[in-house]
Amino acid sequence: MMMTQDTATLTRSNTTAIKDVPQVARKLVTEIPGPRSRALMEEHTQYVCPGVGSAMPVFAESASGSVITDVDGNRFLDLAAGIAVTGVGNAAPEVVAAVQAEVTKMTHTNFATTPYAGYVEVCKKLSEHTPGSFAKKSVLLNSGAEAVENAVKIARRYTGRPTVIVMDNAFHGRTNLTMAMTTKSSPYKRGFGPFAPDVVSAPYSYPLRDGFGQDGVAAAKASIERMELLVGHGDIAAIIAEPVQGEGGFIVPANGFLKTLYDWAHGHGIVFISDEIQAGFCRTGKWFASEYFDVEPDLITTAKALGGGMPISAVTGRAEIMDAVQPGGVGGTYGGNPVSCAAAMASIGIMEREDLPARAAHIGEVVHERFGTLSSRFDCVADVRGLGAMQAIEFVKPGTTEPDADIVSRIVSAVRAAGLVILTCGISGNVIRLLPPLVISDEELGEGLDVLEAAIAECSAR
Ligand code: PLZ
Repeated sequence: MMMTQDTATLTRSNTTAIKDVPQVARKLVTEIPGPRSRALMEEHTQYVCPGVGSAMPVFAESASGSVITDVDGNRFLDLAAGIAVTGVGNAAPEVVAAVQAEVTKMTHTNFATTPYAGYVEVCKKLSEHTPGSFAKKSVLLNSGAEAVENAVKIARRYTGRPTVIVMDNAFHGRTNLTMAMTTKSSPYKRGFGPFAPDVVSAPYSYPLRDGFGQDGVAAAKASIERMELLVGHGDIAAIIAEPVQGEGGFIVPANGFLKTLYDWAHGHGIVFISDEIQAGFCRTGKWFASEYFDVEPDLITTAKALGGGMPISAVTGRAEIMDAVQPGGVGGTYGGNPVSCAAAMASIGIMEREDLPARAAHIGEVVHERFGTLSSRFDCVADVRGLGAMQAIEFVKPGTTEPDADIVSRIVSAVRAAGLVILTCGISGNVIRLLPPLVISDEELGEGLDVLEAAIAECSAR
């Protein structure tokens, strides 16, 4: 929306300056970065591969709930949860206690050598909480990318077909197969090829930009047409989709899109995989985001929030599909490590007891109430979207639909300097995303939103 001079002035004068937002959860006691962080950054530069970026110039020393304290004693308010990992809060006491108890009992055996109960318990919980009342089985792994790789292996084994369909703007990981399955070239793929074959990309529903708006069925038909043209259904092993795209820009597909793809896949013996590594485990206001779209995935990949901060991932699927794998066909040295399983059980226990899906839905309402009017107030805001505690703001050059990554980097620098841990996303880097721990208090969330709103007002006023 174009603003008149008067409304622009009104908007600005109504908004507190960033520096005037009271520091309650946050507490900055040195310049940012402080002297200890600066000294560590020199060593980082000398010893750490520069390919591993660090968005924040400060080094964490400890964390609790939604607050991260750096080595100089500055407190930061966490609106990223380590990329959707610490949903139950950082160093959640039950997770810490479970890890401590398990690690004194055993550190590792390898489940395929000497099994232990924790692994089976986590698989049972995965069966209970993932969508669909049919019989399910799981395999546990270490990272999201490893879960995606295994889901593709299982789908190929079950169908005997080669091709995997991915969605435009998808992110599935950084290993060779998952790089092939990821859209964005730089930084993820450039110079790292050749990539795994038999991966084909089809359009996703992107209501703001795809021309179909909220007509998800029409968007799905166009996508299916593409799959038939480029591959033909008889060669497709699986379609994999993030039910809310994460790195791609927190894109929520229009209603009917996923369901149409899912029904078409089932009509042709194609396995439907939901990658819920970022959107799963309560983040969107339901246990799994597929539940919003009337889809019961054949396979579902999870990681991140499952372990409450410890590395663990899973593929969970219909028993008849999982049963297609020959003994020894999936696994690995560390997958489902007993300490990570203990952390996962504690983390799932907190989600159940605290009803974190409801909490995530509440966070979504608070953010929407605060930010729902941003696109009418600021020309640079094209969209405020998301489900539950997975919310984002997409920025464009005023008066156009051209993505504006510059304003995003200015806003993000300003709020990070003011003590927020926050992330961007979007294929063009023009989206700010909010992924707070689900246990964040209303006061903490309010403080974070005040800082962000002030930064948007200050940066768009130029
Ligand atoms: N699938 C949907 O979101 C990880 C990536 C951060 P790993 N997203 C954060 C980065 O810069 O690498 C992700 C995801 C979805 C798969 C993955 C991969 O999960 O645990 O990072 O391998």
